[in-house]
Amino acid sequence: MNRRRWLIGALATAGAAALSACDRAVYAVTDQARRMAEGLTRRAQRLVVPRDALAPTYSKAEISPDFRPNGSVDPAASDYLALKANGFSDYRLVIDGLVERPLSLGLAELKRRPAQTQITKHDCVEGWTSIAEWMGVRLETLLDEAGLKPEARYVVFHCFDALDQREDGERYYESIDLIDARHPQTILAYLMNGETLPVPHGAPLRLRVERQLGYKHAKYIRRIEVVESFAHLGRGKGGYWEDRGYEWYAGI
Ligand SMILES: Nc1nc2c(c(=O)[nH]1)N[C@H]1C(S)=C(S)[C@@H](COP(=O)(O)O)O[C@H]1N2
Ligand SMILES: [Mo]
Repeated sequence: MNRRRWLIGALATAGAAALSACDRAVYAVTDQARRMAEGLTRRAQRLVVPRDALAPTYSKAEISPDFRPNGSVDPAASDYLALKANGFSDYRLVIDGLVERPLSLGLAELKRRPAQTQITKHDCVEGWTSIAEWMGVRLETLLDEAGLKPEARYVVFHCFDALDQREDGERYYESIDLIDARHPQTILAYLMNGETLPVPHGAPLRLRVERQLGYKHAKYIRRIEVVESFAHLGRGKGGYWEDRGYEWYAGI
């Protein structure tokens, strides 16, 4: 099912790029078909697997010796480089938007919150998987601390990295709904396999949202913004890759 959904998405995206202006009508139909298929799979999946079901967990022996880093692996943005140079001791995670009490937390403060450890499988849309142990703080803990306003519907992750490595490049971002945000395995991880989260894997803080595909797991998190709608962000589709044709709901 995943592969089929990916293929539909990829075909629609490739189609959009290849088609000339006079083929727009054809693209519109392809795009509409993709959207319909996406809606159907999402609804079908909701019927089959409850959204709060847990992702499988693994033993230490099953941890992948070579967990592949993917996408950005060494952000070049100057604000990121400045923090990295100090071992992220000046890093602050900002949580704002539709919250009662905006938060700004350093890593030491994050580590004082109850920690959770889980060994899970990462599933990239490109067709590879890797298993690792992640430790961090539950996103729900921080959202409850900040206090969500009644209009809150989505949690947006603003990241440090631009995939083109340009200072003014479009930075990675992602969004999830409150069901995934409050899922018991959704954490902001600062340790990987018992060690400080390495830069290629998203230092100092990355999302683990275990019931979704890899691109939803925002690395290099700079700011968490709670919103009612993500239509005003980027190109309006809720994420860097979503803006380029990937589907917003990437449940596995
Ligand atoms: N900020 C940011 N987060 C990101 C990406 C990225 O390029 N930038 N790539 C995504 C993709 S496609 C995958 S598969 C995973 C890769 O995580 P890893 O580098 O730990 O394997 O990160 C996701 N989160
Ligand atoms: Mo990915």
